[in-house]
Amino acid sequence: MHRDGIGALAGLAAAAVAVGASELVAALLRPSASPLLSVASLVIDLTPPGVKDAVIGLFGTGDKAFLVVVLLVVLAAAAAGAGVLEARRAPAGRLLTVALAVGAAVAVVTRTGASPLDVVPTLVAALGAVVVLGRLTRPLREPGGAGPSRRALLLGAGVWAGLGIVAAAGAEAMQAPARRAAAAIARIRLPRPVSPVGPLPAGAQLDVPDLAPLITPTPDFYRIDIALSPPQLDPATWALQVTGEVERPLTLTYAELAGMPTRESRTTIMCVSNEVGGDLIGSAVWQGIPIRDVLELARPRAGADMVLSSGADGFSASTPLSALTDPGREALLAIGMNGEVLPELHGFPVRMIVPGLYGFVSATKWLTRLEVTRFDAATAYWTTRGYSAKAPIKVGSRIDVPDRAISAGVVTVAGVAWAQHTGIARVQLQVDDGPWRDCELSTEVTPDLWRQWRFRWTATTGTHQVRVRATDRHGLVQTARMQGVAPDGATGLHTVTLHVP
Ligand SMILES: Nc1nc2c(c(=O)[nH]1)N[C@H]1C(S)=C(S)[C@@H](COP(=O)(O)O)O[C@H]1N2
Ligand SMILES: [Mo]
Repeated sequence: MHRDGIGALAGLAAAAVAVGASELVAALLRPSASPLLSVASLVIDLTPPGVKDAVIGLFGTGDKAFLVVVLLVVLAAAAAGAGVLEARRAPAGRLLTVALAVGAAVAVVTRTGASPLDVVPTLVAALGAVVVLGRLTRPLREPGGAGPSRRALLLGAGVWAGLGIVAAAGAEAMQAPARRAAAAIARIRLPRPVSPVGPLPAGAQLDVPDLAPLITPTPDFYRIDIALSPPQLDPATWALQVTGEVERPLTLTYAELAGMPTRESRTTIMCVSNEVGGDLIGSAVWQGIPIRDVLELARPRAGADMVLSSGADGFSASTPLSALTDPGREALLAIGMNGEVLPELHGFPVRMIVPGLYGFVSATKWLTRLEVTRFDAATAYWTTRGYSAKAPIKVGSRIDVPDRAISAGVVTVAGVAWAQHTGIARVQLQVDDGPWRDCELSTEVTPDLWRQWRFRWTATTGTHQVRVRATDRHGLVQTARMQGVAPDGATGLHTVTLHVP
């Protein structure tokens, strides 16, 4: 076989190994770190708009697939060229391979949100390609060698290329569920709620820089769960089972559930693991089906007092049945968050939201099952791990500002306070050992949503301790007694030390 032919074959096999190995490593580490996709993304960035439009006009939504195919053809040509080069003047082909990998690495690290570690798949690709290219062309460099036998070369190149293709197929298979889920989310249109929340009342939001906004933007919303990566559920096959102590066990598909009347609520949810002053708390506009409507269809039997809800990740929560059937409490099977389809991280396709209860006893994400049962008959995930079976959210408050250096004079101290489902009656601030003084409160939207507060403090030179406490509608004053998060939520007053020069 001709030297150039040997080289070209070796180059193609090396490219197959590079693509397969890097796709597999990227699928395991971080799909966006794929050198192939990063180069495609760079090409899109560099393509003039006119050309882009023409390609989209020709291929429609297949434009990305078209680009990847073009890149693979270009890569094959470059790889064959590198192989020929290697066969003629080793190690020139391997050097060219390294240069191509450096180019790919540049594409990877210049993607938005990329981290330096994202070059790992590209390094693996470069290493794989260099080793395979070197091995397959080695017989050409052996002294007096007549080159490899045709059979040996075809076999070697075939095995390497086959391994590369198998790895690429494996990577593709690994990512298929995520891609299907993303495509499914993109196709969903939320129904129109029968009771939309409407605009915020005047005064609901205080105008204080750096104060937590009344509604937490979804990208800033805290995330707590036992899932390593969010379960990828396909709404086409997802179903909710309602079982246990019910007259009529039932199964609802996503379409059936989303076809029921939906309501919107502004509700603050919170993690039991939130330390005093912590940020494992957030507020969103949730759209969903009242849980009582679904339970009504199943008809719980007398004697049941709990609903054990299960998520696809193995999590379960025990929620008092009464909290879910109470017409005065907007407990939802949420399918929407802040006007968008419920994101994967927050429980797509369906999660529970129950005002007034910590997330671990109420806010099951990736919901698959509601089992009507009794507290003395079933135990939830965290309850077997040292947490309570029942856990209403405790009245609380937090200081958000000032969060930077201040100077003497009038300073705005501000934060949030919550007493979900009961409502906040008052928030007070204490400086050092001074009296508790009332803060200005934002207009209440619902008792289920936190309120903002602010206080104009005349700061004097020195070091000061500023602490906050809230009182709920029942007159319960937030306790100063310090308690850790287990078994049912931390207590204590958020206190910040301010240095006034
Ligand atoms: N399936 C599932 N749902 C879950 C959890 C979980 O681990 N798995 N964690 C719960 C806890 S402890 C909290 S505080 C909330 C957090 O919801 P978020 O991640 O949307 O903020 O989800 C709850 N729902
Ligand atoms: Mo939590």
